Amino acid sequence: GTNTHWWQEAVVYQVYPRSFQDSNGDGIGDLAGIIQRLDYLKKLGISAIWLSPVYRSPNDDNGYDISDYEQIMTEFGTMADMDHLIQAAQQRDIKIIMDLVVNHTSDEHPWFIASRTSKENPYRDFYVWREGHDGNAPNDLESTFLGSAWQLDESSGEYYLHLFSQKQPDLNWENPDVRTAIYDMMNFWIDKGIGGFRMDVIDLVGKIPDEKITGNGPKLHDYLHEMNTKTFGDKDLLTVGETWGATPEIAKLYSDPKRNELSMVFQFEHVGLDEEPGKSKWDLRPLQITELKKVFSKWQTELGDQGWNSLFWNNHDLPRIVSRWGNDSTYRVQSAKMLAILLHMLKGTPYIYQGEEIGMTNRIIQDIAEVEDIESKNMYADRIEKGYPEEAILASINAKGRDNARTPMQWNDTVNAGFTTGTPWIDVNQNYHEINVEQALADKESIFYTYQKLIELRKTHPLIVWGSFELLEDTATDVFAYYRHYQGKSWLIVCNFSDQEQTFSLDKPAEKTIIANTENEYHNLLDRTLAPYEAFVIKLGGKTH
Ligand code: TEU
Ligand code: CA
Repeated sequence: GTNTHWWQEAVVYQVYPRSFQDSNGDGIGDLAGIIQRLDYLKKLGISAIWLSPVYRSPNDDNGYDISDYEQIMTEFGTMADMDHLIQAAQQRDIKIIMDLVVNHTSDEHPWFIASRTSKENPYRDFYVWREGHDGNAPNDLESTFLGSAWQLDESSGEYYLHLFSQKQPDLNWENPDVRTAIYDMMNFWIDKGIGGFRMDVIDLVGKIPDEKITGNGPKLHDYLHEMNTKTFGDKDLLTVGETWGATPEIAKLYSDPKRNELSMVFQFEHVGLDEEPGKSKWDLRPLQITELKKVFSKWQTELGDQGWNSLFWNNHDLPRIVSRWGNDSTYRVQSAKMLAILLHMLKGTPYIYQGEEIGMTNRIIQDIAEVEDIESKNMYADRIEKGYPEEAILASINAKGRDNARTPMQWNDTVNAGFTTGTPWIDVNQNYHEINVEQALADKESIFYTYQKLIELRKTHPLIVWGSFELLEDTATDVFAYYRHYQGKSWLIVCNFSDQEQTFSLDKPAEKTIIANTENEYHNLLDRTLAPYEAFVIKLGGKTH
């Protein structure tokens, strides 16, 4: 088409810098370490890196608490390293997508330090300050990390809002000076030649705390339109908003090209499918494949030309997908490949989280002392106080805790998986002897090569990028099968989403196998028995659509 964008054909790789590669033995991943690994990412074939925050930060929430947006976190390196990374990536045709965390700053940001000095300070109104109510917080808004979202500041006797930790005070987007300061900062980064922004909890910036409105506030889209106009609007950048509560209707407000806001959003509807409705992420129930089919089909079909999907199983907040919805023992390799094939054949921009491409798994802890993540720590304290059995709490953390995704990248089977020569800031998953990049590269049948091939296929087959989606309704419950149709051709994707054999039958001629996680022939699709987690993609013969 005429109005296409590079990011519609791209696959993005998320790097969590703290856990990717340490270059100087201090146990903390850094920018120089990422540069060392660019050739690996080039080999995988990705077009862009989403870098989790690398800005100056006291690390209350691992960089999602920023104290200076125009300086690099001391442990990660210098601005010269950052410029070098952008340039070294560019030489390999890889763009750098910066994490934009502007719902809140650190309480150690100079704006907040000034803001809390007095009610009259010019920066006071950069944040959300309110008087208490009869000696209590202004209202009962809660922080995502538990407890009140209001923190009393003794010196002025007023409360400030923090939708995340107490060290993450919320910016006041109603103040035009705040918005201008943010747009200036974004332009500083755009001028460095970055490829775009991933926007942290961007759905919260239109909040009206007095009415207890947090997500999707009335001015949200005015702000984003303004941001677009004042910053990236005339450049072809990838902008992806993190929007936990988005429905397709809401997603179109962000990503309808006519509205000039963002390229796409991360929607999380599938992420919640194994959680008890109305409860928290820690309260689990089994995933129903039927529901997953429904949710994916809805998103694949409803955006039309008024939006663009992002596709992901994993990020730095979520457990490892092979442990969560695949099988991290007997069928680890098969299920990881099935999950990859299922996701990467969909329409949208796929995101791979570091280590997903080698099938890294959750790491199991025995004791709360092993936990680094503030969210898990706060939940533990809260539930201990409420009388939950410790065993149950640890089970929740093992299933859903954010540290599962944050253990160091497993590069080889030398000490600490080749991540660091020092003591890693968080323990390496002990399965690194079997699961590591070196092993994956040496094995032609590894998960890595399935990802590499899927990325290559997307570059060479417009059908994957632009084709329409059609679910096969008439299959076994645990078989997720769909078509992609484009210019008179059709592909069929069939995935056994279970650790049991399943049957599948289709009376249509197969022309050729595109990719599979077995050695099977797929000429005849009638009355087949699918092995656990079997997955294949075929081009259908004849004119099919
Ligand atoms: O996450 C948004 C968010 O709401 C998460 O805290 C989420 O609820 C939780 O992690 C689910 O497990 C973003 C970042 O991705 C996250 O790392 C930050 O902690 C958070 O914003 C605050 O900046
Ligand atoms: Ca380091």
